[in-house]
Amino acid sequence: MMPYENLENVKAEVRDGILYVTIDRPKVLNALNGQTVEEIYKVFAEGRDDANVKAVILTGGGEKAFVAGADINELAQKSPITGKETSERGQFILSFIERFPKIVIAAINGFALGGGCELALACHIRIASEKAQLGLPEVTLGIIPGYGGTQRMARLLGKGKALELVCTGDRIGAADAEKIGLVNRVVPADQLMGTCEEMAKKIMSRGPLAIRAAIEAVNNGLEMPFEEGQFLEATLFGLLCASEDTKEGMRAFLEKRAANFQGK
Ligand code: CO8
Repeated sequence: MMPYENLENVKAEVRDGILYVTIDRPKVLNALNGQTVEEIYKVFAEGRDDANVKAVILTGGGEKAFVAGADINELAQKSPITGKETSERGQFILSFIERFPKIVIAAINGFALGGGCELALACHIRIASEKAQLGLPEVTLGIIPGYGGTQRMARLLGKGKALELVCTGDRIGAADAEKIGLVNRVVPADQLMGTCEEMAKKIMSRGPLAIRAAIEAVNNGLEMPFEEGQFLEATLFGLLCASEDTKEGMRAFLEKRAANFQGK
């Protein structure tokens, strides 16, 4: 079977080394029902092992939304048991994205709310259109974020801002999101994809093993005491020194030419 097929709510295609993933239920602002979450996982699982994929850009279908949250029709049916299970499954899948060994860029083209904001938080880099609005409105429904949002928001923004966003449930605009570090950059809507592609291509031109190690060092290091994080960094650094890419990178510099990395 060809990869990235048999999907109903997610579009996925590889062009020039970039896996474009579009969550595509625009009639409900790309709300994440269970099937959609599983399709996202399937695409990322295939993309991880696909040598043609060097980077991922994740976005939402239609004009209005990145993802407006978990599907509230399904959430309304959850029992304590299925609610916990659904939360854990989503957490697992978003952590899979966070640990993805190639760069994952969220192109936030509109509403990124609740589970949609949490999905963006699991990506490595967030670029937002000026039209984007972000927030964690779960408390307005009497729940809390359940896809890692309470944890990632606090790690990204610090406790004070995270508690403000989680407890007010307020939506903030792209400019404010950039100010507090929730998104890396804000661009006019018509430049969103171009900006994401430019950043993806720049990162793709770097040593892929180095990118992989950088993602691992930052992700894992944040959960460790500083000295253990430094130990991890030194170990990954040492490992890279054994790679052909490292030799090529340094040789290219000394020979004043662009490096030709092979991921080996
Ligand atoms: N779920 C289901 N349907 C949705 C959702 C959603 N999250 N968001 C929008 N829709 C639907 C609307 O019901 C509407 O459908 P219809 O046309 O049939 O009436 C359609 O999308 C268009 O939406 P609106 O008419 O509301 O569009 P507006 O431009 O007026 O408003 C908003 C846009 C402000 C984004 C508004 O749609 C909204 O507030 N949406 C809900 C946002 C929200 O609360 N999201 C958080 C959901 S909770 C969550 O994400 C928890 C994650 C953790 C789960 C853990 C697992 C257990």
